[in-house]
Amino acid sequence: MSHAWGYDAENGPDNWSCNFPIANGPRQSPIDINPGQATYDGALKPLNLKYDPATCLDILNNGHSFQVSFLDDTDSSVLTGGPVSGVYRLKQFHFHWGASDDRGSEHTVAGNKFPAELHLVHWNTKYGDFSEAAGKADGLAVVGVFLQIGKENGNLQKVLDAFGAIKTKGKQTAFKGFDPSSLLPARLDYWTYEGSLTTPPLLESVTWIVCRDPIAVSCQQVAQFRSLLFSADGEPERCMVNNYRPPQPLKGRQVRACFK
Ligand code: E5Z
Ligand code: ZN
Repeated sequence: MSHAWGYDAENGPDNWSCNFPIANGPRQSPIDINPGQATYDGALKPLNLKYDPATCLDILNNGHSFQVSFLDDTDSSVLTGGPVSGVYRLKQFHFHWGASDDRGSEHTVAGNKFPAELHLVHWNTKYGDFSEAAGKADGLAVVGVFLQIGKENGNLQKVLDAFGAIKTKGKQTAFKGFDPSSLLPARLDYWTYEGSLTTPPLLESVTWIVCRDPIAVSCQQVAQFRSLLFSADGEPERCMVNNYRPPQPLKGRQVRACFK
């Protein structure tokens, strides 16, 4: 891989291990979640997500996805409970999606793909900042939420309405006052396992918390994701599609469920 990583044949997931040998490590993400193989763990706590819309800062096209970033210098927007100990601060959320509605999620459930997947990325405040936490085995906690096609999602639409300003790689615009809890399913039943970032540097520092229930969005809304570009201004236009890594080997890991 002589160039930057991406999702094309030459620089995509099958080639990430050239520059990031941890791609073949023991706790890589995503995985296929087999509900029949998951272990119910009655000691798992309810997931507690407390977000302050005042911490929402901006929205960025980073050339791989788009992300909404949060001020993380206080404990105003945090994850506690669930499978983790301590306090994890929200840093950003972003999505992964396909070129069509039959694929696009990173995690799969019994081999079934969803058209898109939301990731809410948090870091453990026992470390100094996100970068430090990203290199620790218990540094990050990412909440994954599947998107399924259904009714238009008015909360997601607030995000999509900012897309005019971030069509190309590197573009960023202010995005204030958004409540990320408005994108969560009503019931926070989850599966959890020890995994990694799903993009380079693929660091094995993520406690994954994957919600059982998807949220509904319209097919037009997922189509709007595909109107973004991987490319920067002035480059040949490449639609931002298929920005997902496929499931990785479980390698003996246990997937636990908070529900029976
Ligand atoms: N798709 S995901 O939720 O697994 C995810 C979440 C966050 C990142 C990537 C994927 C992310 N990437 C930026 C680069 C990074 O934040 O992780 N940097 C970490 C600091 C670092 C090398 C330490 N880099 N060593
Ligand atoms: Zn992600």
